[in-house]
Amino acid sequence: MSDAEPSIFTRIINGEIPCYKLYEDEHVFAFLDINPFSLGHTLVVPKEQAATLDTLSDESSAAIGRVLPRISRAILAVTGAVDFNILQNNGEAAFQSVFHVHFHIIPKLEDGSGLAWPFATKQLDPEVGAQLAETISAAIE
Ligand code: DGP
Repeated sequence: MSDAEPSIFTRIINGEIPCYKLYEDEHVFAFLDINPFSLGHTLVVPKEQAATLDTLSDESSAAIGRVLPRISRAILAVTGAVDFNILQNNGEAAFQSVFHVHFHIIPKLEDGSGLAWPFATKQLDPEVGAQLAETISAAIE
């Protein structure tokens, strides 16, 4: 991704586009989402410009994992929310619109705002589940 055009999030991280910044360290940047599901809706972004999570380095992944709970706690403390969702979209069909990895932290507020449920699901077929678990677990590097 290093020769890619800077993403909108890279431009935010570089200070070229304004944002409501919440947090920054060597690998991670967090700011308020411009189109929030609820007040406090935050994006946590690796400074590394990887398009989707499966292409993100171990170092950036670990850095994100380290701060997601801490930033979530601060959002809960300030908004008064107890419940929240972490949302992470990869690819257009999975509703990703900015192709620079990001984790949404979405507090569920007393007024009902937040991520809407239900998602569409189907019950897992036992035979399909057993087969998938076998093949995917064997494919984990
Ligand atoms: P996703 O659909 O998962 O790719 O979500 C992208 C999110 O990024 C979406 O909720 C809106 C947010 N967003 C897009 N452009 C900007 C921007 O320029 N500033 C901020 N703060 N958020 C943005």
